[in-house]
Amino acid sequence: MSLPKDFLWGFATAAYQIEGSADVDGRGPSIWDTFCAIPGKIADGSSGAVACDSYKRTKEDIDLLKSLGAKAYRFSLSWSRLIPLGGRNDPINQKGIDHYVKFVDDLLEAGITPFITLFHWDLPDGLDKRYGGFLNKEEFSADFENYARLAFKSIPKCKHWITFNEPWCSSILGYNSGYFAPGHTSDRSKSAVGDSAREPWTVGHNILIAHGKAVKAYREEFKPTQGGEIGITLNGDACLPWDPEDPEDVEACDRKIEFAISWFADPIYFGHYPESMRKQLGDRLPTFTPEEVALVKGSNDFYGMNHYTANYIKHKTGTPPDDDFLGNLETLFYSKSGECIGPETQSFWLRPHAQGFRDLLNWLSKRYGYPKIYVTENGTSLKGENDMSLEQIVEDDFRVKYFNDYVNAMAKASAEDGVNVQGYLAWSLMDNFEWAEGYETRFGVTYVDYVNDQKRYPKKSAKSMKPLFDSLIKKE
Ligand code: NCW
Repeated sequence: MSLPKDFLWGFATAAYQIEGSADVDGRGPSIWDTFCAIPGKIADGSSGAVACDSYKRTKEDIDLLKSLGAKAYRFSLSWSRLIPLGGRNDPINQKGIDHYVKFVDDLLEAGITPFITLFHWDLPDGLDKRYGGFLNKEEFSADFENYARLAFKSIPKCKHWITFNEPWCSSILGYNSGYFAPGHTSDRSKSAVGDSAREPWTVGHNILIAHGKAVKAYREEFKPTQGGEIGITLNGDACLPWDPEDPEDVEACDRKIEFAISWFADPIYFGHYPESMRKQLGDRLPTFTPEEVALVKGSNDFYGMNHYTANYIKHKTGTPPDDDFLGNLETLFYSKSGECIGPETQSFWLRPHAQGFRDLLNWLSKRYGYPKIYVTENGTSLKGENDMSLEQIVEDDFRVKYFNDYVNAMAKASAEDGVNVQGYLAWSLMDNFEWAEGYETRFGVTYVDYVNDQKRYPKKSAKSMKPLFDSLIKKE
């Protein structure tokens, strides 16, 4: 038994990926509604307009969680259901609030601990149109703070709050590669807008300020009476040197993690950006005013870790191009000796390598002083799953093995390395709208029949979770 007695485990989802009901009960549009409407942006031309119909199937989803034995459920609020136009002077939508209040009541009634993500990528479109969304520090951070305060006030029974999910994705995929909404890129041939040399770093900075303001409001106005905790969720891949004998490759591994994780975590734990980023990006990386340092430094009650994959890292020489966001290096799936880091999945960016999870848990813990960690996402897609029969899909041994390997690696990090991990939310409770990949990529432990009746069919991996955690969590 190697996980702490009160360890929380369960599953995670996000509003735009599962809810559907895009026009129901007064919800306003988000940047993802707008982005999906642009031809060519989503692999199968789809959107989250219907998704898994979870807005109308809350009972079904909670019954599913119960049947799988989940102790916790991480989901996100749709900002534009609470405030359809998004801003602090815009009208509030009581129906949206009532929906989430009841959902949390029902979860608690079922004995399931809610983890709420305030922002999982679906920015109210009105804010993007009105002032450029994330790009406007003062407006965006004030509007986010207002929205967060409304959520804290309305849902006092929730004790675990996550401000932002994977700000790296909002910044780089939304403002550098254009792979995600709102689709800014420097490549004008792709009908782009924006300045990829500066915008991603501005967006990252502004998200940190918005996070800091929401945490301050929570700690001053709600935590004293509600007694909960709050943090941010960051994504990051594990890194192995392409040539372990080459000190420059070894060093590049740290740089890769710094450009992904420490970009946000260093300001939160230390009050400044990593030196490697400052050196490469110069004045394109914003600086923190003393007031901003005070706001951001120390603003995590826990570290939310999303983790999926690993890469071999090969350093590059020479001056990186302006739009380089990796840290002047190359990521590869094969080592110098030709060894593959892990099997192929349906996601071009995902190659399972469980040892990397343990290594990264250690890397984070050492750098940030062994903070409390919740693994807020971990999971995998499976090559060709969408083309299989239902009978084959529910026998997802590949995913069972992934979870078994990763959860055991985490348990070892907890028991043997002193990593303070207290929770684990598998991605995802069910197949859902996988952003730019549409519905072709399935991450669920539960199959969803989008075509016929939205029926949910738990896969083998769904049923493997309870026995796995029962065997690892200490009884006393
Ligand atoms: S797409 C993505 N994911 C998946 C998504 O379903 C979830 O909402 C996210 O939190 C699973 O976990 C996250 N992450 C983006 C990965 C894209 C990597 C592209 C790299 C290009 C250089």
